[in-house]
Amino acid sequence: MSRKSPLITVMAAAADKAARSLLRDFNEVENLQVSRKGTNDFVTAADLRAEQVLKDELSRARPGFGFLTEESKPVPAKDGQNRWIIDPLDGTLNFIHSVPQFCISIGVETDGELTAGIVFDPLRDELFWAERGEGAWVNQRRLRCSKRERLADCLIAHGRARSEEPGDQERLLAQMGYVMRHTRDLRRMGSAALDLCYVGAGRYDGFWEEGLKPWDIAAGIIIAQEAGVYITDTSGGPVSVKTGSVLAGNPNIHSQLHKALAGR
Ligand code: 2AM
Ligand code: CA
Repeated sequence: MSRKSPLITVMAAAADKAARSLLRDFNEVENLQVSRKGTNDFVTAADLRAEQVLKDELSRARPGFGFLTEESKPVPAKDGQNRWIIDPLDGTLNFIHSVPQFCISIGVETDGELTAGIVFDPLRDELFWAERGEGAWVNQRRLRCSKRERLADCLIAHGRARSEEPGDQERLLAQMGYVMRHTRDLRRMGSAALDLCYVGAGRYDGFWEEGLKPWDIAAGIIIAQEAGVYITDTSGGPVSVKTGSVLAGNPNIHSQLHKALAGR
């Protein structure tokens, strides 16, 4: 059933309101692009504005929930159970450069387990949403991951969350080189939250990235999992928002991708 629960409805409404603020600011960034002044400070302010809207809306709707957000200090749960894990702007570098690929990500953790998530792409008006055991959706359409079986047929996404040690860089380049040679192609679009949703939607067949933060991936993980995607960390162990390491793939290719990356 594609009927949204009260919880998902609350999350979608908050994201919608924050998105209006982000879209106004995105238009402004497009104008600033032609000026020589940096846009970083402006985008930081946009990020903070969106986060404040989300916190106001969500705390009004669910006063007992705690918060873990990108831009401010964690707030413990008054109900001792639930917290929001929020990225008000995932794809910040794209936003700064006025590349139209970014989103708002809101996950819910209950007793330490991911239980719900939404990822909203305001430019395409795509709302990805999922609750544990209830399936994943984009707007009113059910999400299902792809069924491709051969790595050679797959489109694989990748991101690099932060600059790494020189040795890590070499490994990363070797992994990217392998994927570029042995799959249909590699994509690096710059929003881990959307990348995970796209694997859920069958647009990508797999995705890997390390060095991420809980708010980059909390919502994307549950959405992808509910769409049938198999997710581990990059060493093949259980995925967790804490390690920030993600290897996602349709169940046919996940282990092939893991083997390919682990060998580099
Ligand atoms: P951001 O846009 O909110 O910064 C791109 O590879 C992905 O990595 C994005 O989801 C991006 O989130 C995230 N990212 C970029 N820099 C990061 C950092 N220093 N730590 C964790 N995640 C980061
Ligand atoms: Ca992020």
